[in-house]
Formats: sequence, structure tokens, C-alpha cells
Amino acid sequence: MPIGEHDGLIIVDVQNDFCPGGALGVPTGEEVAATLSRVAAHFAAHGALVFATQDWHPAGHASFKAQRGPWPEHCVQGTPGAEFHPALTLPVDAQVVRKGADPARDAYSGFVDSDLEKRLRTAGVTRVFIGGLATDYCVLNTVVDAVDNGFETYVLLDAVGAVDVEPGDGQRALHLMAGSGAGLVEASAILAEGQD
Ligand code: VGL
Ligand code: ZN
Repeated sequence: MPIGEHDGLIIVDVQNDFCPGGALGVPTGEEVAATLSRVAAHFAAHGALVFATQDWHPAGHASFKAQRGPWPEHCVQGTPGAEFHPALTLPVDAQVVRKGADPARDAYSGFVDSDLEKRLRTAGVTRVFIGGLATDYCVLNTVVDAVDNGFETYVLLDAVGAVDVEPGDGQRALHLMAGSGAGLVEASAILAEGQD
């Protein structure tokens, strides 16, 4: 699948807290980071922009267990857990989009309480490819919102990883994304383009 200047890559929440050793570690987090680094370089080399979202909660966020939310404390602004995983290498002109900063409500989707949609439109992006963490929460919600906002949307099957609170959550999320109108593609197929 050839990548061009109207394409955008959205890398969702590839942060230490969603990788092994983190508060909500996805077992394959580091592989996802490495794969997305290669995909990001490929996009940059083909004139396509890269956006990276960052879950960015204030201390005492409503989604934390201490506040009767569903999650352990994670991705607190300015802490190591909120930093991008060291295996994620972004192009110099990548745009970072922070979300989840409202203390009172959660924002799984990169499009909620952020200017991601405006940034994509400003850049002339019409087609988006989405990978990252976690398949069953922030990837799912970002993908569904991208479709709802009218972007031609693809999920990078081999560049996502699930929290799987219940076994099968990640697989169910992929079915929901496909059902919402997103396409499913392998990052490896994009990277193979133009290499023979
Ligand atoms: C996420 C749970 C809580 C995610 C963020 O990035 O998928 N999951 N906050
Ligand atoms: Zn969060």
C-alpha cells in the first residue's frame, strides 16, 4: 500500500506505563514501539505526517482507583510512566497530541478534548493509519472517532497490543473497529512497499 502526502500515521499512547514494567503494561508493548518506529520513518520518507498521542493525566485523575475509577494510577503528567517508550523513535517533525488532562473525565480517544482533528485537516490528511496501545481502549476509540470524522481509516494489525482485562478483549475490539468501517492492514505490508 503506497503511502503519500495525504496520509497520516497516528501512534496511540506508546508510553512506559503501557509497556512491560508499567502500571498497565501490554506484554508486546516494546515490539509495538519498535514496529511503529519503522512505520513512522517510512511515513516521513514518503512525505506523510506522524502524530503521537500521549495519555496525560493530572495526579488524582478520575480514572484512577483511588478516585473510584477503573485503573491503577498511570501516565501522570511529568512522570517517567507518561514518557514515550525508549524504543519509540519519532521523526523530527512528529506532532505530539496530549489527552486525558481533564481531571474529571477520561479521554480514551485521541480526538476527545484535543486538536487532533484540526491538525489533521490543516495538514491535508484524508487517510489515517493507526497503531499503538491499547487495542481495547485508546486504539479502539481513536479508530472509531477517525471513521466518524470522515477519515479513511486503517488499523495496523501487527502494531497494536491489548490490555485484555478479559481474555479476548483485543480481538473483540478489532471486530468492532472493522464493523465501524475501518480497514485492517499489516504494517509489514506497508513497509514492504517499494522494497523490491
Ligand atoms: C488507556 C486505559 C486507561 C489506553 C489509557 O491508552 O488504551 N487505557 N488510559
Ligand atoms: Zn489513561
